[in-house]
Amino acid sequence: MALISPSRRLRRTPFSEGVEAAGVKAYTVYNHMLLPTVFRTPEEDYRHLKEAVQVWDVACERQVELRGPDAARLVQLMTPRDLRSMLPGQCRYMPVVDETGGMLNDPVVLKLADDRWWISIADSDLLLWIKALAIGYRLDVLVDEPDVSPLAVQGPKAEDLMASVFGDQVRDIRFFRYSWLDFMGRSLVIARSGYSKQGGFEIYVEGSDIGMPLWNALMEAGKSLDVHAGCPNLIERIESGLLSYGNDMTSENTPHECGLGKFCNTQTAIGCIGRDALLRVAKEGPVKQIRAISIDGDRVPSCDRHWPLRDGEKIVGRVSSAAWSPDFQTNVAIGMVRMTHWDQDTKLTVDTPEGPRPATVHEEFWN
Ligand code: THG
Repeated sequence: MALISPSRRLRRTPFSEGVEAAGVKAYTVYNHMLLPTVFRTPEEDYRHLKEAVQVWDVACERQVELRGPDAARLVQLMTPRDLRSMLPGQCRYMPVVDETGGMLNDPVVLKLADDRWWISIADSDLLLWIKALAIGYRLDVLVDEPDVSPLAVQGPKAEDLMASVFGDQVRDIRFFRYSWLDFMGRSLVIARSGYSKQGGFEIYVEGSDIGMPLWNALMEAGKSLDVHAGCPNLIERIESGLLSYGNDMTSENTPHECGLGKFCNTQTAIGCIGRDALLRVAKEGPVKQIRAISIDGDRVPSCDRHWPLRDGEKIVGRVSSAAWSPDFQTNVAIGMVRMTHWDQDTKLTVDTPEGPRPATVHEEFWN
């Protein structure tokens, strides 16, 4: 593919200088912002992520801030996940749906206070939807995108690196919880979370001016840990079953089709948009669902369009993400499969751009 032309519409991040100095090889665009996708090779990045520690510029995970007395009401309007039990210091993964139950985004939500929330969004213009809800429902809440840019520290040595920059308090942060910790006299939200299953943290860097100082401090402190710039890794995230909004699901899919039914409490999420639609699909159950798929043969090309999944001539689903896994020595993939063919070990054929390949359906992701 040719290069993407830079312009003001394609936003740089507070860490872009560091990313460039580290030798980024490719980017994608996410929330109108640069998101690195490769530093060395996808396989080298993958191996290093599983063995050491990486610093990821995930500033493109933009925050939508809700501030005001109706903030809690507004978040609950957006999601079938019941957030009433949520306390400050906690994060939750939450499906956001439209009036038909279609997925609009799958953010992580952070409760800062009863009247202050951050919604850490995936790649769709959710700010517009949320602003419209606030206005349409005449809510007493301010909705905007603050100058907050997540920087992820991921990998088995992430805790040691974070402790050397922020102190041993980071070791006490539990999964999907956060603490406020100081850097250069500024208090930052630090959560144990991130878009990999190798363990790690996300620093919500408030104020672009401290972006590069923090990047440099992590790189300096991590020298003995073999720290390297990294990014969400396609191979690792497929192995881990982490879904990508816009790739693996769109507004055409319900959370149940996406396997996100466990993050829905539609009965008790009273007043949420799409509740009636979701109650109906939750009762009947979905007729197609996300599955892990393995694809035989050597390395498949990158999946930049749906690949049909067939049983003989009959199309029974499609693959939306795929990559060669060095650890599993097979191609790992994510796809949507009709219920007639979604059982464990169902054998299918996938039409890749390089021709048909045998594929197998798995009911659980690999780890
Ligand atoms: N971190 C933050 N914001 C984000 C992402 C992130 N915004 C965009 C995108 N990623 C949103 N998508 C996801 C998908 C999966 C997870 C987080 C964000 C995730 N899932 C775990 C799982 O599925 O096992 C844990 C879910 C849970 O137990 O609640 O972490 O990565 N800040």
